[in-house]
Amino acid sequence: TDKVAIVTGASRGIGRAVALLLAIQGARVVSVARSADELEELAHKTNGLAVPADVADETDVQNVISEALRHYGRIDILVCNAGVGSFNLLEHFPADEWDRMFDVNVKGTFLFCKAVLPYFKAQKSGHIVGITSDVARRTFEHGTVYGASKFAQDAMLGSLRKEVRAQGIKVSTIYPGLVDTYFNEAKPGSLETEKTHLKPADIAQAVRYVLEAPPHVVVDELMIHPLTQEW
Ligand code: NJP
Repeated sequence: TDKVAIVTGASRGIGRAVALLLAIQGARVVSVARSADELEELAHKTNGLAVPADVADETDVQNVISEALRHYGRIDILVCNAGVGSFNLLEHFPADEWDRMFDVNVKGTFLFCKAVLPYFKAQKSGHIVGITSDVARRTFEHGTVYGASKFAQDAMLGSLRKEVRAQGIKVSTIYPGLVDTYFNEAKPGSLETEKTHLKPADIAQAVRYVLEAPPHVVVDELMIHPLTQEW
């Protein structure tokens, strides 16, 4: 395809793998994150565009949309992947961690969806892919705040799917289990996580799968776990 795809959280982890795979598939990729150097390198690799932005900042988000349209003239795909998480007992959570997780995971998804919708509606097509989490469907100790943000992001995408389907716009939600990334200050590539975690490329393949559905098909939801993950 020669579709134009915006991928948020593309500087590392899952988003980077998604950007690389979509570029190999022929998409023109607009990579978004705050780390400008990593994005520049990725833009070079993907022969695409890098637009540094904080997904929780509406002015930054509008700038991404403007740059994408200025360079490529259209937007076909939005992958809302940027996300952060930290884990603790509720009583120990600093309130600003609540703000950070809801700003990036929920408001970031909200702002990007809101910003692309006028263009998707005008062209009567477009595909939003949200990367949420398997914890949007289960609860666990130490996950009060992260889980609440992922339930919220998931509910928003589910409602949006119903709002836009009549306009030919698709919303697909992917729920990964453990993935070997930099998430929560992790260091990917250890012998241990090799056995217990999915690779970012596994999620990129899931994104490719939902995007390749024929025009009359929308994959609403796709849950994907390492075979070893018990919950
Ligand atoms: O994490 P990581 P993942 N504005 O830390 C970006 C979900 N998930 O790939 O801004 C813009 O390697 C950050 O870029 P930078 C998870 O909830 C994961 O695992 O330069 N971008 C980086 O590119 C999240 O939604 C697991 O710091 C911002 C990226 O986000 C998604 O997968 C399990 C930003 C994070 O890369 C990708 O996370 C699961 C901001 N304000 C769900 N803040 C898992 N790894 O096990 C951060 O169920 N980013």
